Amino acid sequence: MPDDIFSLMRDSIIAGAPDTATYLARKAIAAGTAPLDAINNGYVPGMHDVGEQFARGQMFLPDMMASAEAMRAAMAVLDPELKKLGADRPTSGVVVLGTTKGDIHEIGKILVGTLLTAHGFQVHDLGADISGEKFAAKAQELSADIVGVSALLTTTMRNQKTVIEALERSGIRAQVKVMVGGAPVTRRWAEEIGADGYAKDAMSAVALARELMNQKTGPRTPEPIGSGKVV
Ligand code: B1M
Repeated sequence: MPDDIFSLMRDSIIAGAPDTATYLARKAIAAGTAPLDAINNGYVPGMHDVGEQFARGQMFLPDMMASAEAMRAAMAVLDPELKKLGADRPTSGVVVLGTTKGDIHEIGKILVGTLLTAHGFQVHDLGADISGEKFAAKAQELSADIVGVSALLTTTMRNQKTVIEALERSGIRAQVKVMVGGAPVTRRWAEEIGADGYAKDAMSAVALARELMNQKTGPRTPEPIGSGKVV
């Protein structure tokens, strides 16, 4: 049964069918499926197929947009369920999150923010297409512990560096940890630009954020919650 529903979820993304994606997400929650399992085993594999088809020229931009819409519809159901898991927990740290300037991809970044929230972090999501100055200003305003910068394009990942430069210019680089991620980003790139850490997916981002907080303040992060597969 779960495998069937996961493959239907995947198909709903490939077909760009938001109503079906919503229906399946609600059905899965009602049946007791962990929201993160639905995301990781159903919807995300669908997005990956879409990306591969687009790269091969078998899918075009409007189709990809419809798929993104279906993913958003599923997340609108699953997001609150994930966040409920983190309600009333002590704050693990303050995170300012966003996608770099020139880049409007934000599904993965939203997922990272949701999982961080579910694990007790206080997340301020600036959205997509965010300049280094905006990241720095928000981090300063909130005395953020971590700045998280996502980039999905090879042309915009260099703007992760401009965020670090903006933090340096505003004099707060030493007080905040910077984590980077996104499909084209690598550990090596993170090191090259002077970020404090790289995470390949949303679950690793939670582990990394905890590690960065430990480096800042010593261990104080609550135990993992949610699906058994979270960490
Ligand atoms: Co675009 N796009 N897209 N796209 N898109 C990609 C990224 C692409 C790989 C597709 C392809 O060619 N195969 C390609 C980039 C090529 C490259 O540069 N290497 C591409 C392109 C070319 C483009 C346009 C240029 C197309 C065009 O206009 N000709 C254009 C760019 C617009 C712009 O930004 N200026 C464009 C537009 C779009 C849509 C608007 C249609 C839509 C985005 C909708 C939205 O987000 N609001 C879209 C989509 C949906 C995709 C694909 C299909 C899916 C992205 C996604 O949501 N994945 C993508 C192909 C792919 O990635 N397979 C593609 C699901 C998500 C859960 O995964 O985002 O990787 P991901 O996030 C993961 C990890 O990367 C990580 O954790 C997440 C969860 O596990 N992670 C972090 C992400 N951020 C992190 C931050 C962290 C830590 C981990 O710490 C801070």
